[in-house]
Amino acid sequence: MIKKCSGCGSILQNNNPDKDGYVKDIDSSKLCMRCFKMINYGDYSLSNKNSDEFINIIKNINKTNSLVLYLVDLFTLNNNINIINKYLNNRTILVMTKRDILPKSFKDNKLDLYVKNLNTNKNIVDTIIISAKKDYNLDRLMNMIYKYKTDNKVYLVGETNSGKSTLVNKIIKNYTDSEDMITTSLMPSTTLDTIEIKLDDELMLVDTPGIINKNSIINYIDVKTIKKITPKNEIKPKTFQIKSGKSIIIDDIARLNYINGDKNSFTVYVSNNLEVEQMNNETRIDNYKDYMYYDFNVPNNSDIVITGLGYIKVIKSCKVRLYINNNTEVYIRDSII
Ligand SMILES: Nc1nc2c(ncn2[C@@H]2O[C@H](COP(=O)(O)OP(=O)(O)O)[C@@H](O)[C@H]2O)c(=O)[nH]1
Ligand SMILES: [Mg+2]
Repeated sequence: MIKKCSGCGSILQNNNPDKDGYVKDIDSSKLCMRCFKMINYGDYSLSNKNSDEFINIIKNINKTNSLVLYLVDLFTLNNNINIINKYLNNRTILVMTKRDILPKSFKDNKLDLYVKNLNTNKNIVDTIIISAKKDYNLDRLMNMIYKYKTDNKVYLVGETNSGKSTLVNKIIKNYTDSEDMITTSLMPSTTLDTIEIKLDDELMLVDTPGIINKNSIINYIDVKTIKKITPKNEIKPKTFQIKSGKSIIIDDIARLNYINGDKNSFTVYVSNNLEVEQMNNETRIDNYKDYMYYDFNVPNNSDIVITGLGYIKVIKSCKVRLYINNNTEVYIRDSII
């Protein structure tokens, strides 16, 4: 009989320690070695699965008629949001996650409208903003699921780290008597295969591995830095009123040089653990000579998005140079708020 790891969904095997699902003794284990180490020692290791395998899982969902929950992380909201439109025609609820990270002062209805405008998928029947961490809107989400489901299965899809497994665990905890938990972590690709969780006779949740966004900073930094850039609490934005000739430094990861424009307001939305400071354009510029840089003409009320790290809100149109120490995508969007 095939046995799957209850943490990541990999088929358990005792042949190859370098492959997913490895464990010494299959009969006596529920978890693979990788999940066991992640859960008990916080010891992360990357899987060698590639995006094609993940895309195949998504294509198989398309062969069903089941309801899909499409999870989008509100904080790392990015250009990739329409990626599933190519693969999925299922009826879909758009679930915006991690509301607790964004400032409380943001209005939910504005966020909702903004994300709806970004996503052009015609199969979206409803949208909801949640926080699995803070139990925000989970009862409403459950009602939506029962309202829109087409059969007994509901699939959770979305980018890796959008919060799928955390949401499944919260639903298990809040709405069932089970104590089983799926592995979650701040590393990409924690869940490796589909995991089916039966909630009752009418409803089975299916957690899936996330789609990897190659543009995200998370692919280019080490575990220590991933921990540092991942916000755990509500972000305290930092605003700088500066003239051209000044720079804003985001730790040793990114630097924004204000090249040209009137006195302007720049608000940085990144994890509170990162040092953000202001200096002159020429100060320590040599430190950045090996960084990549992008020149942008920024329109009024825009965000400069550093995919996976956060964004900088700019009020007036201007010219900037953005330095970054890896291959993360940087782009301009209409201001989210
Ligand atoms: N602040 C906050 N963090 C969350 C929330 N949901 C998930 N996370 C974190 O996001 C990271 C990825 O979560 P996970 O469930 O493994 O994402 P998955 O790859 O989509 O399954 C973990 O570090 C979680 O603790 C939430 O509602 N609020
Ligand atoms: Mg997961």
